[in-house]
Amino acid sequence: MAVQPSGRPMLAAEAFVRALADHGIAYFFANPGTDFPPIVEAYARAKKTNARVPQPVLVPHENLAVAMAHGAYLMTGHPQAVMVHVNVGTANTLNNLTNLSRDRVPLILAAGRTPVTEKGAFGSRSRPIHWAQEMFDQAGMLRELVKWDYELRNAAQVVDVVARAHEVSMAHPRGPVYLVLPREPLSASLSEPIGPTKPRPLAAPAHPDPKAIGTLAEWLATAERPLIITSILPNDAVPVLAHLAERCAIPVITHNPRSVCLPSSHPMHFGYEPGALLADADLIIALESDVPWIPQLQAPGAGVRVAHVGEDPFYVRYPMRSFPSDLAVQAGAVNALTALSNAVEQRLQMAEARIAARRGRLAERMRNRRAQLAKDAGAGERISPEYLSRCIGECVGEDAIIFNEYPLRADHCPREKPGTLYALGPAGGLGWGFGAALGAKLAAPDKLIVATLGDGAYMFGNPMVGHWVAGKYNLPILTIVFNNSRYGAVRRATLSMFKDGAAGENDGRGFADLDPAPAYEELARAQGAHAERVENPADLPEALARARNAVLIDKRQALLNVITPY
Ligand SMILES: Cc1ncc(C[n+]2csc(CCOP(=O)(O)OP(=O)(O)O)c2C)c(N)n1
Repeated sequence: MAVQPSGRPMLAAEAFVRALADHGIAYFFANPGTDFPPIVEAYARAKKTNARVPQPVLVPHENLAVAMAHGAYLMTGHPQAVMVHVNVGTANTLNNLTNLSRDRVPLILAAGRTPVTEKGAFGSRSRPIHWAQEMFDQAGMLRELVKWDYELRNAAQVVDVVARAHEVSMAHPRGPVYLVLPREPLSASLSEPIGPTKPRPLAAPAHPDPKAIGTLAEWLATAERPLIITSILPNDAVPVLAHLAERCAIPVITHNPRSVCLPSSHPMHFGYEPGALLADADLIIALESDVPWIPQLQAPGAGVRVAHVGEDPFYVRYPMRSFPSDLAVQAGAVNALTALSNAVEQRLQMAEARIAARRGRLAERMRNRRAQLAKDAGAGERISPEYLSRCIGECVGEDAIIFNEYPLRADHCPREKPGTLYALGPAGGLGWGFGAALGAKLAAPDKLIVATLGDGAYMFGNPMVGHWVAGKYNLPILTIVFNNSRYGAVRRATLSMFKDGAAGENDGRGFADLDPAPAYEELARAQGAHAERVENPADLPEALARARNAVLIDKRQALLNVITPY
């Protein structure tokens, strides 16, 4: 038996948390149960021995824990660990796990498993729940959402299992993995000492096929009206896209945006809806865009060429997806854009006049666009989401990092720097933004972190838990609730189908009415936040400044409940 300096043999649980730290995992977000005693013991021992382990963060709801892990990943580039209680805790992660899965976010999600043995072993069943919580296949409930799942069967394997979980989650395209840890092997003493583990090297994103890039460069150099549609890009791809779009005068649409793909002031940033540019284009490059447009509502013109570019341009885990395609380029976005920029440069001599003419046309379009935007975001009698978005942008500054769960109008809240806006993933599982912002603050304490949430999204985010976490771990973030007292998206969906039906007679409010809205500011105040309700447009800039200062100067969490009828 491997005895440590403390005189105690090392537990598999100790090796587990140490191996996580060895793989760069800084936080262990956890919600425990009777499967956790070995973990509790491991942390208690680590405190005594100064062993390097991830910082434990108790989160009183699993779904929020997963969102926090996402936020921390975005700040650090390292996957984080979440550990939850057996099948029931796992069930509570599924919503945000869906978001992370579709957004290709690496995460090591671990869960205990009810003890396997009914008696006779250290850790055998000791509570009635240990019979009822057992499942035939605990991982079955989330297997579609993870890249890999595994059950620890042999305690001595625990470090190898962590290494495997880490490398699979970080292999491109990245994504969550799931590890099941039954109580007996987790509490077993190891017979061999396990020292620090050296992580295996990870692979860089793939480079594109030169032939496919040559074809795309040829198409781009000869296109009259090319268009790039993207949805999410790694931060280091932004300057590369900015250069290509500027050099070749290619308008860029960020459809269903999840990150800053192009600085807002870039002359080729044409907003968030494909609109007329789509119908007009003769070449469309869908770059890391799962849904570049909505076929039921919009269509590209006849004879258009469409190329899909990205780490997985086929979105192989989407059961159904049938966008037209003339070319698929499978590669990391930076590599693909760099190769395309280089390849097209050699072909531009003949295209310069065409590019200059296009640049002129687009400049005119951009002038009209900006004039319209300025009109939309003026202060009216009530606070519109456009005006609120503009005021937020002006108040928080260019370095603030915004987590948007729906309501922010990105057109009115300019973001110049990559990594300063993240939005709910394409699966749209509500209850993400508050937790993601808290996780980001934990990992990047010097940043101003802002959560912009619909009132529905705020409620889905488990606010009592979120405010508690913010207080407990000293995470002062600024939360702004766009309070329209309704599920606006549900109402819009109803009206889009049944405006003339019986549901339309009620203005589509059925199942969408959140009146009477709770006094969110009072709830937040009760949990230690600086909190205000704002109803008058003229009061908004100062209320925002007070809330921002509460966060930045007083280091308090802050919440604004902004009444926005939309
Ligand atoms: C977990 C989950 N449940 C339900 C939905 C369906 N849904 C989509 S948008 C929405 C309403 C969101 O309301 P709110 O955050 O207030 O924003 P608004 O639509 O009013 O702008 C709902 C319920 C969802 N996306 N996720």
